[in-house]
Amino acid sequence: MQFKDKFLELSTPKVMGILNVTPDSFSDGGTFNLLENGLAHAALMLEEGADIIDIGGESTRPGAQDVSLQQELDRVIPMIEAMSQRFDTIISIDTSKPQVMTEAIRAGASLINDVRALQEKGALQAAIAANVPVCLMHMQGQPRVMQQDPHYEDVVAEVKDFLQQRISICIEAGMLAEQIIVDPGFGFGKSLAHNYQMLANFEEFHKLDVPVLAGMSRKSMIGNLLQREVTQRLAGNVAVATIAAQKGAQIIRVHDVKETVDAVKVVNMINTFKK
Ligand code: 9MG
Repeated sequence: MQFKDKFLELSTPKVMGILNVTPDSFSDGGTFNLLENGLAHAALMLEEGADIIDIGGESTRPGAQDVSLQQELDRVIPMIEAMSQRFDTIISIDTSKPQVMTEAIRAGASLINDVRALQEKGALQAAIAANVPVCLMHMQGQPRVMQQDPHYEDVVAEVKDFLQQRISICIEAGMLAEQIIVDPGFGFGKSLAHNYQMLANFEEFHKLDVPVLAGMSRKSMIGNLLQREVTQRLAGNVAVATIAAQKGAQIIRVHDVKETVDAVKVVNMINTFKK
C-alpha cells in the first residue's frame, strides 16, 4: 500500500506502534516534556521494529470525554511535525475531526485512522482531499457510553455489513479502493464475548477485500478475561496479536512493539512451511 512517498508491503503482518499524546501520557504537565518524551517513545518503537506510528490526541477509552478541536490540534500537530523531521517512517493520525486530518497530513502524516469511519461532518471530504490511505473502524455508540449495553444479533455479520457500507460510500465519493483499510473495532461497543467472536471469526473480515487492522492491545477483552490490570497484560496482548497475525491481519496496532514483532516473526516462519 502506498503512503505518500512510502510503500508498505502488506503480504505479512505489519506492526503499528501507539503514541498517545494526551496529558496523562509521557508528561508531568509541560508541553516540552510531552513532545520530547513522545519523540523518545516513538524512537524506541521504531528501533523495536514498528512499521507505522499512530499518533492520537483524543482518548477513545470507554468513558472518555470529548476533546476540543484546538486541544487536539495543539497536541498532535507539533508531534507530527517533529516526527516527520526526525524519522523516516509512516505516521498515522488517529482522529475523527476533518480539520485535524487536513492539518496532520500537511504536517507529515500519511494515514488517517478514524475510529468513527469518516462519519463526522466533513471527514469524508477531508480524507478524499488528503489523498492518503484511511482506516475505517466499526464502533457501536460513542466512547463515553459505548460499553454500557452493547447489543448485536450477529456481531461478525453486523460489523462486516457496516464496514462494507462505509467502503461503498467512500468509493462512491471518489476514494480509491486501494486506499482503504478496515478494522472491526475490538472494544468499541463490544462485550467480552463479542470481541472473542470477532477474533475467532477474523477471516470473515478478509471477505471485504481490503487490508484488515486489528487493535486489541491492553484492552479489557484481555484484562477482564485474565483478571489482569493494564500493566499485567503482556502475555494476553501477545497471544491475541499472534492469533490475529495467524488469521491474516495485515496491520496490528499495539503498545508492546518488540514482543509483537517477535510474535509476527514466528507466525511468518510457520507460514513459510504451510502446505
Ligand atoms: C485509536 N484506536 C484505539 N483503539 C483502536 C483500534 O482498535 N483500532 C484503530 N484503528 N484505532 C484505535
